[in-house]
Amino acid sequence: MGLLMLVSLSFAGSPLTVSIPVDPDGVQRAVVEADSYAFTPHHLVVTAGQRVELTFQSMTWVVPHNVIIDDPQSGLNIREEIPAGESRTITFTPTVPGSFAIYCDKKLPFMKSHREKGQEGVLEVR
Ligand SMILES: [Cu+2]
Repeated sequence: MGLLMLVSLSFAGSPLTVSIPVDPDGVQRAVVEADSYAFTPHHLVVTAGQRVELTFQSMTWVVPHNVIIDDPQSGLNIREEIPAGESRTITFTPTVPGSFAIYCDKKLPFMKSHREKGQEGVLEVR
């Protein structure tokens, strides 16, 4: 959690931070690029109680990624594969305010995971 707070503070107000607007139909939509090894933007700010629809667009030719938000206590239990060059959309409704890690846990044997290489972001629920 300490690291997450540090990440949030470091990038607060930068273009990498996006406050996702609520569309007229009540859904908060954003597109996130998944590349090796980053999510862009990587700090997403959303409002609790409103549906969120995130589309992850793979920017790679070969390397598969995934997206994980793993905080079952807050009702967030997401794991979606993002095949190379394809896009995948996840939808959920956050209910508990807080900062939650968004990351890719792909890794090759004996190598660091993508998360360890920097493919990690923050979902900030307000
Ligand atoms: Cu990855």
